[in-house]
Amino acid sequence: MINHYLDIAPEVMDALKKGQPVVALESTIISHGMPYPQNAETALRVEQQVRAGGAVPATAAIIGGRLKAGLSPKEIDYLGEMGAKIAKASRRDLPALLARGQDGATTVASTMIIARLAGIAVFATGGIGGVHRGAAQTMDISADLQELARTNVAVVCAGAKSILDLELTLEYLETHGVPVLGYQTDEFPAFYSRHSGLPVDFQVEETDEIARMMKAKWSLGLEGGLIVANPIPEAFAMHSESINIAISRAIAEAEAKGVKGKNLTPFLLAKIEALTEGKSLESNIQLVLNNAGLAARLAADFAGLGSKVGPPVEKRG
Ligand code: PSU
Ligand code: MN
Repeated sequence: MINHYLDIAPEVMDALKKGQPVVALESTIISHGMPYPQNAETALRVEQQVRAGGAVPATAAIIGGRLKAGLSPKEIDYLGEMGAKIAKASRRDLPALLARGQDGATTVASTMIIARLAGIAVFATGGIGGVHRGAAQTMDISADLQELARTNVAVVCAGAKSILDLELTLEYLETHGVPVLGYQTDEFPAFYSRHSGLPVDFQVEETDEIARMMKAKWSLGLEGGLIVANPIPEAFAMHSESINIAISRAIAEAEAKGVKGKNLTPFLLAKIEALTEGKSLESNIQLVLNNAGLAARLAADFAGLGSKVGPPVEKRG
């Protein structure tokens, strides 16, 4: 047992022991990010995509007070069907859920924590949390950013949604020394759209170069993650005009209703989906699949470096 609170699925453990590529996946996107049954179906398709790319998927969650790296299809369906009844679990929620033996859907932050404990270096998701618009007043900054500052995992995403203040999000990441890499793009992608008008730190063409950057960062003892920003495939990108209208309306409604804290992101996501009549859901599904494929190739390249400097398997508990 690696950590007293962590269960690693046998297939994932086997791959990790052999130094084979593994990709971590989050579960807030399942329970809070999409409606049932598309959420569970998508989660299984994402796992398939990771396998097709030559890596083993490890979807993270908290079930019965246990941290899980790797879920069964039944567990994925449970997280999907229960939806928002499952607690959205970020870093600060872990102690209570574990002590009480409860369930939790893991965010980017808590999935990074589980990946790190298990020894998984690459994680694929849709979009990361960030600095919310109006954060100067509300101080609403996702714990995902702090986690990227401190936990050694590369996060493949389609950028972040413009429900956030993307400019401030990038500033925050710069302050904390988190490299933002654009995969075959010089622009930070805005989730539904390939463009934000904001530059990434480095454009990279090949996954093997990203793997070498991961090795270099962690070999130096520079703690924290890297962001691999992978734009949504052109065919599924949404017109920024229609999506921006939906985002503005969703934000206005959240303000009017006083939605705050951990409920804000899921509220905005659901509103946008309703306002775009499900078009955003299809884009969301496609970009996650795209990220899973890229993450699998990256995990394979990183494993190929035979690097022992990735996340070490920690012994605690
Ligand atoms: N952004 C998305 N889709 C998501 C999330 C964010 O476009 O599903 C989820 C992720 O799990 C992310 C979390 O880690 O919301 C961030 O929530 P908060 O802003 O409350 O930290
Ligand atoms: Mn928040």
